[in-house]
Amino acid sequence: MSTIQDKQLTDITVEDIMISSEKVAHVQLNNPLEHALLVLVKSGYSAVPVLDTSYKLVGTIGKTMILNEILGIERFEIEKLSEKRVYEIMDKEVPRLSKEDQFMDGLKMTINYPFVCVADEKGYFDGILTRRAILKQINRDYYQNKAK
Ligand code: 2BA
Repeated sequence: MSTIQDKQLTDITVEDIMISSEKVAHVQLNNPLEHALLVLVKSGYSAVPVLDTSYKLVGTIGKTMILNEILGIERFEIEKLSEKRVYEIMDKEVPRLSKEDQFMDGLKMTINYPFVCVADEKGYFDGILTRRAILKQINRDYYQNKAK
């Protein structure tokens, strides 16, 4: 079986380089914003996927979105953190890839997004493809070709 090191960029699929779902920090649709902000601050990520109770991908949410939502005229309205829920403010128009998509599909999408969610045909969440994973493969490919 060939390892990822032996593969040409054109032979790599999203599944080869994605972060699988169990390693991805996420929040759920019905979580209060307070919980989402806690997950974001504790994990250190700017944005994470949002899943429903059956682990289907439904959106993404980020720190800036939450801070904008609670920003009043003169102060942060902290009480909104417990009143509002993730589904009310999340981004629902998220681009997605499938595990079978090619490296180049991932490259094109991560030009505009720091990460792209990966889901199956029924919408179940499989993981994320990050810009870091894409750049790592391009870097490896560059040095391998240079050595030839
Ligand atoms: P950001 O959180 O804005 O992170 C930007 C870059 O900073 C990451 O790029 C990574 O290189 C670095 N970074 C941030 N937090 C890190 C941490 N806790 N440990 C190690 N490195 C960290 P990428 O790795 O290309 O990730 C792109 C975006 O994908 C991240 O943007 C974040 O929104 C999301 N992400 C990455 N890994 C994740 C995970 N395990 N769970 C949930 N979201 C993740």
